[in-house]
Order: sequence, then structure tokens, then C-alpha cells
Amino acid sequence: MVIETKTLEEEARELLNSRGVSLKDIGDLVYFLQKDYIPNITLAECIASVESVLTKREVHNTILTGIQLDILAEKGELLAPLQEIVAEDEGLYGIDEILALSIVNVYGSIGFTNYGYIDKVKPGILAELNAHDGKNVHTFLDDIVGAIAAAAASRLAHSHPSKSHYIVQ
Ligand SMILES: [Ca+2]
Repeated sequence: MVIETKTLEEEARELLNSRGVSLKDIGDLVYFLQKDYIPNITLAECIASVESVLTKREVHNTILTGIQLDILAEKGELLAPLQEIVAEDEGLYGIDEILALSIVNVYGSIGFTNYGYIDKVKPGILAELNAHDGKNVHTFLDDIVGAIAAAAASRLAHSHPSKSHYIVQ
């Protein structure tokens, strides 16, 4: 059975929204990544690029899988020891980052640099998702949001080839 892409997209968008992440939040991250490289870029262009990333099936699959694991960990429903690892966002786990790489890949290799950079700086919504308030689990979501922003930024860079530059760490 193959599920219609449209259904997947609606579910993925709803899940992001229900976990407190808006399109504008992700658009802000894209703007942060590209404002110094694409002159006169607007937030609206950044959000449009996020919309475009959110049409891709590999992105839907990653959102559905990662957020599901966050929710199960929040409810204490994962098997030990994964429950503790995900609930506590254990530093050596790494599968959250690896899962999100499937999104970064969508628009080529510039995405990797953007992804690494934004994960290090954690601007905007990424700082909120990393707050570890003891109630909400966003172990997978933070990487997914960073990856969507990195992919959307790469997409913009490809569409402005003469003006944009790769971000070098
Ligand atoms: Ca994470």
C-alpha cells in the first residue's frame, strides 16, 4: 500500500504545528541563514522555500517518524533503554541527527554546511526546542526543523547562484 503524498503532507504539517513549530518559525531560520548571502531576500521568499521543501515525501516520512518518537518518549511509552535516551536527549545517541540528514540531502550538499551551522548556533525556535523544560521532548524535532531550514536555504542558494555563497564555518 502506498499512501498518497498529499495525505502525508497534511499530516506532517499538522504534526509540526501541533508541536509548536510554525512555517514562520522555520522561515525565520532560513532568513537567518541566507540574509547575508542573498541581497534583499524577504521572509516571504524564505517561507515559500520552506513550503516547497514540505512537498517532498522524504521530508514527510522523516517528520512523521521523528515526531512520533518524541511523542512516545513524552508519554513514557518507548522500551528501555531507548525511553531514557530519547526523553533525556542523551548526547551520544545521534540517531536524531542521522534521521534529519534525509531532509538535508534533498537539495544537495550546501545543505550539510547550513545544517551544521544552524545546529551549532541554534537561533530562534531551535533555542526554544532545546530548552529541555522537563515536560516536552523535542529530541528529534529540533534536528528536523534545522534540517528543513537548511534544505530551504540551499534551495534558495541554488535559485540565486550568482549572488549567494556557501556558508563556511
Ligand atoms: Ca536532537
